[in-house]
Amino acid sequence: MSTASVSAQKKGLWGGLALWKKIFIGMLAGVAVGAVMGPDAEILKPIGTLFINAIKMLIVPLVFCSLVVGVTAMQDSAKMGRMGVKAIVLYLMTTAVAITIGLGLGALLTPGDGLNMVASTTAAAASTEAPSLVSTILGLIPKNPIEALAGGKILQIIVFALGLGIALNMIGEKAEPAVQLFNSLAEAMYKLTELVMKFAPYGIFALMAWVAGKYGLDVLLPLLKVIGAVYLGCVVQVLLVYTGAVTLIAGLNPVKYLKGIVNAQMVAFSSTSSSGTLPVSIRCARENLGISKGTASFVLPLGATINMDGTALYQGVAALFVAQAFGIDLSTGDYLTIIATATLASIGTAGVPGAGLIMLSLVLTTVGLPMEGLAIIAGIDRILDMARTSVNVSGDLMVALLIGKSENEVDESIYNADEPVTELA
Ligand code: DAS
Repeated sequence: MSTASVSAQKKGLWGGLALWKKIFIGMLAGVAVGAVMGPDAEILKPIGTLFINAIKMLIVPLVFCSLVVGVTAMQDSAKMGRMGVKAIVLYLMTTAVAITIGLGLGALLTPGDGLNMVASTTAAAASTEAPSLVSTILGLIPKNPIEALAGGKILQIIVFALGLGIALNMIGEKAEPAVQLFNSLAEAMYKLTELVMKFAPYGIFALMAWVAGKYGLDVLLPLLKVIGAVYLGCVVQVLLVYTGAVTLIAGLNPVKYLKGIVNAQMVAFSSTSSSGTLPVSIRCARENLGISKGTASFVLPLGATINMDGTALYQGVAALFVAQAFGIDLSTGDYLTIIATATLASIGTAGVPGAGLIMLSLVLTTVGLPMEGLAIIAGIDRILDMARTSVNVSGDLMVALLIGKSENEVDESIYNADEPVTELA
């Protein structure tokens, strides 16, 4: 008997199953129970609310700590500082493009149309008139960071975390205790995320039962449209945006880039963890893309922490799905808020399974969309996470290649040779 099935026997079949399979089973079981119980399935909703509240509990500490860690991970040498600035600029540009693609596909395919859901908890009123640009920018600076943290004002928290990280870098050795503290806290938050996600199958079971009982099974069709929109957006981001950047900015053969990142994409797709894929990403960067060890080992860990284009694209599709499902019209200011929040929040998304779902609750809250929408998306989160993590990793490698090229840290002979890309073992 294989060791895996022995461990499954020891833990019982359920204990041996991967988390995503448990979530998927929870989702299907919830739909079945909801179809049988009908509106009476409402009795299960508190279990789902517990799961959603646990997710919301993670947002502030996870975003704050992982951002400070991401910024302080940058060395303070001039070259590293220059590379860090280039990386941040490229990350923000590709992430903003990704979320715009997500919003565009969400608006084009309208996955949530026709659901006619009614939020049981009145969503915070979406801003009726677009805030002025000046007030939006002034609103980013927290007058009181503690109040911003306590109040969950994420955009202000992100700005404060970026500022604190930069300040810590500037004070050198004196920052060491604080940097260690934030590294420990960030690791603890990644672990707490993992623990909360263990409860996901039960929370999603309850939420899907309530949703299916309240709205009937026709809630499932739009979910297939969400999956289609996210996967289409991911393909566009890689085949258009990334290969375009490699060709037009780096002036390198995009086919070699695409072939060189396949192994990292496969690991990302199956593991749904950018951090977990990092060793493979670094090997692909060095052996297939010709990027120097120094550049790869600086840019890729930074990217795995703060660059999540696939996640940002998913936020765009998911936010519009929820708005459409609940019949909420979004103003131009709401769209801009979604772009800003998802772009900045993707910086704070940890490279671990399911982190994007946690950030979605942040995006929904920021624009006043009902959290019940999270429940519907949560059931298919793993399927979406596979695609978005693959894009996250592909984007990290593309940025590493562009920076390496700009610093003359790429062995360009790879791109001129005709032999096939070395297949990693
Ligand atoms: N799974 C996350 C990652 O590892 C992305 C996400 O959840 O959105 O990049």
